[in-house]
Amino acid sequence: MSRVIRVGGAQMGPLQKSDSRQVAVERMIALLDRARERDCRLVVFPELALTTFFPRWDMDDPREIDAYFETEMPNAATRPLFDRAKEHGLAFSFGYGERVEEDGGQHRYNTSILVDETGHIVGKYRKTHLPGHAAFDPERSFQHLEKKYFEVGNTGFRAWRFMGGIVGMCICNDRRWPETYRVLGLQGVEMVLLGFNTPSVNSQRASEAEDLRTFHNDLSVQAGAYQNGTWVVSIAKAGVEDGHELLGGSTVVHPSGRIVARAQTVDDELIVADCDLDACNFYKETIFDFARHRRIEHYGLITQQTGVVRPD
Ligand code: CDT
Repeated sequence: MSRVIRVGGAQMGPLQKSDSRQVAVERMIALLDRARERDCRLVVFPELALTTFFPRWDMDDPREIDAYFETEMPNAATRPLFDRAKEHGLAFSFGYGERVEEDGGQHRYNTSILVDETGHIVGKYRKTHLPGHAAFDPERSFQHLEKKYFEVGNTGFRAWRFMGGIVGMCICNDRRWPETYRVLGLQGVEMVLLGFNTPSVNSQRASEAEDLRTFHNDLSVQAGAYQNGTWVVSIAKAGVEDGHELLGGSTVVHPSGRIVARAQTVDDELIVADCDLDACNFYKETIFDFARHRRIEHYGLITQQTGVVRPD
């Protein structure tokens, strides 16, 4: 039986501070409609798809901060998105700021969900690798306060049986870490869905060229795909948000590591690829047959040690 999934990568253009959830959801629905016209079965939206990339703003008023978080999903604002996807028979994933009461306390996470074609949330992932810093940094040309607004996710990297294959999620900065893909790879992942918001400028190195930042993006997702024999669907929120530019360059990456679809704009744009999950098999059964070739007796430092310890 064919295991081809036609995927729509729903890159989003910028969302301004003043844009409501309704504006974001209307644009997401328009992308869903385009995906339906192109016969997609699964649509992938970016990280923090419902709001501007708010960690660039230093906020202290809890009410101002909470305004960027969802306390239930779906909620009144996102219900129309779930309804339209169900109407079209489309599965989808997207990211949002999640605020929850759990274990007697309040927690905020940078979260992505996986929703099946009947509108049921079948998977949730809370971002592990939070980049940036926890307090205002005057040395930076702009802020990246993910460590202030989010806790490190408590879900770990999970993969789910989904649409006849094995699908996992990660979020933005996670894509730069080989550990992300390997933990998913060890669960047999065949498609990794991820969204990103990546500034086009390095706030700590103004001289860093945008094309180098794009290269690092591509390098990370292509290596993750190849080294684990998996598809990677990597989708940006792009363009200029309140004067701050975000990279485009959403891609769909084949298990060979080759990019098979790439966004051309920094606006709302659908990229489409037929992803044959069986294309993973060759890599998983040969050069990256983990069971035959991995040497875990030599990998201990990876989980025993976080930072670098140089030899004496
Ligand atoms: N959203 C996110 O994780 N962005 C980071 C920016 C890193 S610079 C502090 C990324 O890895 O693209």
